[in-house]
Amino acid sequence: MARKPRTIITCAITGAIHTPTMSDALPWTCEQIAGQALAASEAGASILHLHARNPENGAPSVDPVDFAPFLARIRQASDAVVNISTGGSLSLSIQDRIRPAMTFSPEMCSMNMGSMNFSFHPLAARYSEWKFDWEKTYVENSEASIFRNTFRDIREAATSLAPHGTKFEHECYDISHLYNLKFCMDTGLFKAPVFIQFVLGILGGIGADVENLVFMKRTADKLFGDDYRWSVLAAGASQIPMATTASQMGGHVRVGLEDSLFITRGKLAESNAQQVTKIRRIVEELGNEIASPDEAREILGLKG
Ligand code: KMH
Ligand code: ZN
Repeated sequence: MARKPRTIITCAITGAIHTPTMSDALPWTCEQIAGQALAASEAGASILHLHARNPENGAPSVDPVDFAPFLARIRQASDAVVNISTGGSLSLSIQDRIRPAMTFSPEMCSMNMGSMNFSFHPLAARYSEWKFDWEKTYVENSEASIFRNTFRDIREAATSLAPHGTKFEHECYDISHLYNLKFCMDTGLFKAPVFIQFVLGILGGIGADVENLVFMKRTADKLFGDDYRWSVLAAGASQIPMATTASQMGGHVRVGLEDSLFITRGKLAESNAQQVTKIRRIVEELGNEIASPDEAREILGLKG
């Protein structure tokens, strides 16, 4: 009997954009990050995309000291693929952002493929309830929303991490980032096959709808042919609908509280594992199987 198609579920556990005041479910202490990551892995996530937070106040942290305890617990209790962010947070230099990946040499890490304005959508459900002052944060103080990923930054991250054999999750937030990736491949910075995360619905990037996803996929097909694997993450309440569509188009999926605090429109998720459980059920009911960590390693060609 033919095997069902395999879908890799990545879970992005906490990120750097949401704040613990927005949802009690957002993990920020080492114990919470480890506990939620392990529960997400149990629920079916084969890749864990990880940021750290300052255990005193929940602020984003790129200090390896804040990663070490939860990485040790995760690696000891799960065989999930560890993927460490190099996005850090918006104000940091690329040297600071890559420090955790340089320290822990994970199987995977993120690689952001272009500079942009970066914000979660302030008109999305519940932002008014959170009293998020968009004008003050991102308009009056516009520099605070610039996510800087120049070609020099990308080269610095890529060449520093190359000796580690870490596979990149190329985060592409718009069509132009696919062209940036193609340019970098043509110059020899990245080798095929690449793993692309189509990121939809960040304010400053492409919107989260099916036409845009098809446009991203068609453009990637044109640029990379068979030389790429892909996944989708959509910010906010579009997360599960767009992941569902991606899985039916042959892509992999990313969920997690980094990208969306919701389980359905307007309703907060209780945990990362709840989002993983939901997308797993949908993926399986629609005819695919989820990939185990070792299957994910094989599909993506990880160092293991
Ligand atoms: N927060 C996501 C939209 C990174 O960690 O490098 C993008 C992200 C960036 O995951
Ligand atoms: Zn991230």
